[in-house]
Amino acid sequence: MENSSTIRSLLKGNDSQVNYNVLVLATMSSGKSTLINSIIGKDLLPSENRACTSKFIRITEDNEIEKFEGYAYYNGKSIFEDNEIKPDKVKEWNEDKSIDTIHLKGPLPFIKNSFSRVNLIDSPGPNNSRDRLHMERVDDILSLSNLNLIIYIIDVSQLATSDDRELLDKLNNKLKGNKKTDVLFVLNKTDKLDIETGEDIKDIVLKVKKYLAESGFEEPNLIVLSAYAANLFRKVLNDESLSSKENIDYRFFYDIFSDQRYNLNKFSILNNLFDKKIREEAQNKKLKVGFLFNLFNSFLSSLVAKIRGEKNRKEIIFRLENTGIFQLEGFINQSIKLKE
Ligand SMILES: Nc1nc2c(ncn2[C@@H]2O[C@H](COP(=O)(O)OP(=O)(O)OP(=O)(O)O)[C@@H](O)[C@H]2O)c(=O)[nH]1
Ligand SMILES: [Mg+2]
Repeated sequence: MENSSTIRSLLKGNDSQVNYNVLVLATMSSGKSTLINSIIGKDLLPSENRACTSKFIRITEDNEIEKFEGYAYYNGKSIFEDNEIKPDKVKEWNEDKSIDTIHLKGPLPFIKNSFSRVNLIDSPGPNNSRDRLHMERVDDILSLSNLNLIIYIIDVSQLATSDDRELLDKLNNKLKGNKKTDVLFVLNKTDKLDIETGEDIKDIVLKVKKYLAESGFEEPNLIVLSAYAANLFRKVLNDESLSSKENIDYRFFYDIFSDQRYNLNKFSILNNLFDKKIREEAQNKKLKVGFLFNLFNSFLSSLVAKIRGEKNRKEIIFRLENTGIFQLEGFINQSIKLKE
């Protein structure tokens, strides 16, 4: 299979640093690329409301550089390079059939660890009926032995479809007899639930838990998330521009995520060890971020905030935390620590 050699060789890494490989897996349009963009803090990966990602995009954390570098491969050979890659270029490479794998390298400020180099791997949704190659690619990456963590996204607006069951079965088969790979389930798009009309998040989480048990996952770690809201809050904090639709959505999210009923963290199911550590980490992050932002707040950002009609960055961070993204990043960081 043409694609396999590239991703296989990329994930081997070199001897100087251990790789920690995190595969983001889900059926089409569940929010894989959006989730990774919210960790990056800007829209580097293409994301659309239709089949989008067409190949593996590996993002390697390098907190020593400021800008993202990009490399494009075919059959294990590097064919293009860009030392300051922009979203448009990633999009172009994503559509280019002469490329089978993209590698981006740059800062992931919220993924912190001392020994391993973290790779987040965005994958194409395998249930694309117009492109069977996507399925082959996913089958192939699941056969790799050096995946440390698989983040499996479930789209709350597409619960328990036959495509999702099929992919969960595949995941279950891969994990049989494999103790090396952790799994984290993410229930995404929960901003779409209307809690006022009685769509209780708690009930839906229980339903998902039952669904996962039916597929062989008895004691899942499950984080409840809105990747899109996290993405928009982070972009605003990073002074990235928003499209007019995003602006409307941002205002809506700014409103609902101030409501404690939308504090998604409290719906997550995490085993005790993770739960405690992640809470500690989120608390530290808030303090640290709050301190820096307070300093910064004194001039420039308060001006920006005024123009945007927001209160201040602290208010945005409060809402960002409610989206569940700190928990997700905390989980990644803790699972690396436990491996070290
Ligand atoms: N409301 C809402 N929309 C979301 C959320 N996450 C992603 N989306 C939207 O869902 C659509 C698909 O998101 P992507 O990130 O491209 O999904 P994907 O899983 O990468 O899709 P493929 O690459 O095609 O497999 C986009 O329009 C996103 O804006 C979320 O948490 N809430
Ligand atoms: Mg995608």
